[in-house]
Amino acid sequence: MSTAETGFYSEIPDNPSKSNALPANDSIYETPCVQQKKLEDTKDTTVRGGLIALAIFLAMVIGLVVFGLVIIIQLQGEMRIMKEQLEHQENQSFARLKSLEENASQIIYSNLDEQQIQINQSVEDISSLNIFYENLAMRVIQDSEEVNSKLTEVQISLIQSIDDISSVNRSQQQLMKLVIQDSEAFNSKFDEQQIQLNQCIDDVSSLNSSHQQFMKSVIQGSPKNCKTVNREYAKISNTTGGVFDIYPELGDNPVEVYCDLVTDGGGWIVFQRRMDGTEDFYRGWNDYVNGFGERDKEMWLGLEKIHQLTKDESFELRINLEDFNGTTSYANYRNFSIASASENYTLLVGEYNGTSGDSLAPHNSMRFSTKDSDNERWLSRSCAEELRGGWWYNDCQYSNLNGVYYQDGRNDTKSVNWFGFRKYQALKFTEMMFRKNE
Ligand SMILES: [Ca+2]
Repeated sequence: MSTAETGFYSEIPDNPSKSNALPANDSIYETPCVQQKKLEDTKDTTVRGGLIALAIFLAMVIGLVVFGLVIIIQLQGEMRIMKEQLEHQENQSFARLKSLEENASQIIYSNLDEQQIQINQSVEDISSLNIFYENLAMRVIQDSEEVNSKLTEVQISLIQSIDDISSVNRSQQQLMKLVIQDSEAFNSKFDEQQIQLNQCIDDVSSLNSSHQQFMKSVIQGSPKNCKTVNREYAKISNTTGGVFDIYPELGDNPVEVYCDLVTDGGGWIVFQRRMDGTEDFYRGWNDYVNGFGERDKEMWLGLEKIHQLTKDESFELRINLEDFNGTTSYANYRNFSIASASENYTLLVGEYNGTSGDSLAPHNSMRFSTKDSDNERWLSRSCAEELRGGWWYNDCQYSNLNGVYYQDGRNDTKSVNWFGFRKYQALKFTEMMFRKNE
């Protein structure tokens, strides 16, 4: 920086040879007498101003220094106070730390003592445990010898058992071989026995059924016919008789029949009845062979049953008749029977007696005919078809008790009629029955 740029030396002539301010001032004071008075005055004024400025500057510097000293003193005071406070606090903190240290030491020492006691206790426990385990180990060693010896024994017996099992296995295998060999024969025998057993069961069942029938027949007095039935055992009972099981031959299946127990001393097996027209009698051969209707109502017992019941002994036949006026009559024949199927159930009757007239004699020795089985003597026509019935037709009829049932007594050859009683007039009631000859 050059002096020209400073405030205090701006009007002093620049002397390049002298860079110092003090030599410049020296050159000013060396020339006061020869220079113009005006210039001197100016110089004096300038010097005075400079001095004043310098004085002000110095005063300011001194003031600043004093101010600074005051501040420094104040700061020193404050710092001393702070130092004292800090020292005081430090002392207090130190005291507290010491107290804490003492407390901590006490606590630590007390804890350490407790832990020491516990450790001592643990050490004692461990010692006692050690002793226990040593004892235990000794015992284990002693026991293990016993166990070993027992194990050896068990092993020996186990080996023995394995040998036994092997032996049993071999025996079992041999047995299995034998069983397999025998099983086929056994199965075949078993099947045979099963068949025999089933047969036995069937036999027993059949025997049981027979036994039940026999017992029933024994209980009921095994009636062979309607002469020996007991009214107590009637399945259905009414004023003239009832429906019974009879046993024509002991051990045979029973035959269900209606027995007339009243007419002329009773004992009659009824095999035909007309009474109200509820049953259809215009039927084929098989129906007449096997029978139809209910035993105590309109019915036909069946040619085969009549044949079976009359084939061995001597029977009498009775025919009861009633017209729509309520007049009754009867016909009675000795030596009644029906031939076998091979003879088309030919009718055989003997001597007649009665009140209705003999209208069966023309039919004696005639074969039975139905609409589908023409066994009569009318070669060009069928009597059964013409007269709407089934009967022992000749070249047709003197009686037609299986003809058409009319609800009045009209005159009609197709009707239920008996020529000796009402010629061809329709009858209201008819019954045909037989019993053993006296
Ligand atoms: Ca014919």
